Amino acid sequence: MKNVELMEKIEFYINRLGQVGLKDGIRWRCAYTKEDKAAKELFKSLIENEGLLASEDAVGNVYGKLKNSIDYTDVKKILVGSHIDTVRDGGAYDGAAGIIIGLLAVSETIKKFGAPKIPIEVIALTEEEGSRYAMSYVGSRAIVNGLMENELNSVDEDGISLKTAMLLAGYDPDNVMKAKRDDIHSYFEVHIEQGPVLEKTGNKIGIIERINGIFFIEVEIIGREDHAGTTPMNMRLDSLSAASKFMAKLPEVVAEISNSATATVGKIRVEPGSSNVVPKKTIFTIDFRDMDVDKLTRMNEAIQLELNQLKHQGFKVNCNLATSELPVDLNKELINLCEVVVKDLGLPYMRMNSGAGHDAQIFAERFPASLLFIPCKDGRSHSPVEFASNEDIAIAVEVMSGILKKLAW
Ligand code: HGY
Ligand code: MN
Ligand code: MN
Repeated sequence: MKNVELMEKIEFYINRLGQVGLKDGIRWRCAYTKEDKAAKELFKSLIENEGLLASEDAVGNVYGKLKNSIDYTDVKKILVGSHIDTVRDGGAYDGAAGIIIGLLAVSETIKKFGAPKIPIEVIALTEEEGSRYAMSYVGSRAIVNGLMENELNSVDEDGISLKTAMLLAGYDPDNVMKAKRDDIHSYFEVHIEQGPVLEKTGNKIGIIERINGIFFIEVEIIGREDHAGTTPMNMRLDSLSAASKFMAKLPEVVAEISNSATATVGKIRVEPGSSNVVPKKTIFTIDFRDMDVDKLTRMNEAIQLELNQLKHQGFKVNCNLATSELPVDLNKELINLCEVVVKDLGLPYMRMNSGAGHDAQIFAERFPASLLFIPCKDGRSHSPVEFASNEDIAIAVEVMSGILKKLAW
């Protein structure tokens, strides 16, 4: 395919998908919503446009499979893709760039060299971000391990369970285990770096060796609702005041254990939420990450200890460790394979680690998994300003095509 044609396709596909889920300038595509459905229907049409067969599994992961007649029944499949959902007010490249790169790399390589010896499937995974449910990687975990009953019962901010949301979106929660697979040869993902390193160093490809561990706690601090005007300051059980003192201390709690860890309170809700009522309940999330599992464990203990001090002041404290993804080393053979291809193409590249979590770390639990980064402007992500150039995306298509060619033809 002439480069011009590829660039035009990249431009069109990124922009079309980027339009889906935009409301008053805010982009949010989360699982089992009409925005999610629209994105999946669009991506299926792009799959068909690239000459592949579009389908969905029992939890809403979208696949692009080979049309040809070769019987691949007993052959393990190569999966290449990323996720189709976004965070709230997210960008047009996180996840989206990876599914488009995967689709174009597969279709372009098949057009050039015919059917592969090892079947390849493009995949757009559902609900990687966990922006609706306090559970990330829903789609990839459904494939790798299956979804558990307690996970299906988790509820969103409106009290709608994952199970109900699936039903309302046309999926049967009783079928979720049908999404689980054993026939996977390997998983490849290209993703924007979501950090500044590649851009700053002038590298075009990041070959990921290790992915950060992520622990995610949901916290509920329960005090007592009171009248804001008549309750003396020293006679309150103000849950928001207690929460904010804890939050102010969180960086210090974490830094005592690891100087490379991150800790973020990204979501907070106050009940009853009236300006003249002392806040009874404060609910918030803590996302903390590190490359070292012992440090993650110690941070978890230190955070819970800090929160439990509030009980001595009369507060009730509930903590739920909703996610505990351990740091993961990616497959060394695939890292070396990617490195050979990138070197053959004469591209500036570097090996690096990922501070962000990715579906590749879920696949890596059971299958050889590989993750490549491309630069993104100013390293910004999880923001509408997120940007990756068509040129860098085209380079990733060429690299992924080279990797698939070496592996499967
Ligand atoms: O949070 C993350 O690291 C990823 O964007 N889900
Ligand atoms: Mn993300
Ligand atoms: Mn992502």
